[in-house]
Amino acid sequence: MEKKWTVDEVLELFGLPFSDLIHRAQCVHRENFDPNAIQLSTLISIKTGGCSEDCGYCSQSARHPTAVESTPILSKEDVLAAAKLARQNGATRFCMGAAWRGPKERDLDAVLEMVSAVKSLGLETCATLGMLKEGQAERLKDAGLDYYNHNIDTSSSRYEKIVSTRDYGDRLGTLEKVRNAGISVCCGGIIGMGESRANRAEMIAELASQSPQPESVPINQLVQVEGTPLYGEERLDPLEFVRTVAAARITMPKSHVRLSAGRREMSESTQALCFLAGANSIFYGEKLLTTGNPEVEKDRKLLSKLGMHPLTA
Ligand code: SAM
Ligand code: DTB
Ligand code: SF4
Repeated sequence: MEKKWTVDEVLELFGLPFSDLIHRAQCVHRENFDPNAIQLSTLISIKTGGCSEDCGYCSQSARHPTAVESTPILSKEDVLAAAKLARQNGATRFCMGAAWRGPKERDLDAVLEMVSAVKSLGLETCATLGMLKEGQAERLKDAGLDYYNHNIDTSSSRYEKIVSTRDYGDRLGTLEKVRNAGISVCCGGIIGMGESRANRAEMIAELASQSPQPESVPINQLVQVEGTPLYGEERLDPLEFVRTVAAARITMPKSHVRLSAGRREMSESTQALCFLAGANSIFYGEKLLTTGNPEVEKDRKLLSKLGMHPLTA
């Protein structure tokens, strides 16, 4: 079992001189992974916009006046075509996201078919569909789902400032259902939402306290979307983002730490520092769910400049 981390201990990590923190993160990273291998996941939004929830960061909430329109669920054929392209480009995992509070039974039937079809291409499958009801995780597992993404998003003490339509306990409840069904957990959060360093340390300690720890930990930098309550929030110092990645690496030594949303707004140097700090996964492909991501060609060049290679399935 992994060490239990208190919030104060994680805060101490954040407070280390930068070089000492990165060195520690590098040591942990090298003990557990090939430091030059990177896992590539491609995202697709299978159901965009019109979401009933009020997450303060999200472009897809029907409650925020953003430019994102509600569109119907994609067909299995469209999803399969996108998955084939992702595989051709070198992704090993394909993540299907939906703007739902949770899937209705009819929606789930459609997703199960997509999951089976994507799995049959030899890709790892991941879905992020919101809160799950009893039995839904088992059905996803039976269809061939490898990972379920469900983020705690922020520290428990700040949760209600960011989302009012559900609580932190609801998030933990779904994570437990996913675990019990034998699906691997992808769970992380967003930083740059006006939180303090102590809040960031709390979120990392909470992620690390899950037992077992999540197999994948996406660290997202808030992508500011016009019309959302968090639009215009003060931007985070890039080095503080790197520190957060390092704290995730040290506290969750065996997890894949994903440098997730926000890469398009980051310099290549900041991204390189994140890899040095132990990030070993990225979202790969021109689009996240509704916002942009670096172009595939640009990422290929960056990885090549850094002498890094994609993890093969
Ligand atoms: N509706 C489901 C849910 O909320 O669990 C699944 C899709 S939701 C878009 C998946 C995750 O994307 C959120 O938990 C959040 O961490 C991340 N996310 C959404 N909007 C974001 C933004 N503007 N910047 C950074 N991350 C964002
Ligand atoms: C996660 O942690 N980040 C991804 C994924 N899980 C589903 C989503 C990022 C969304 C960024 C904003 C957008 O494109 O709408
Ligand atoms: Fe809906 Fe998920 Fe966006 Fe929240 S994060 S508004 S639940 S799509």
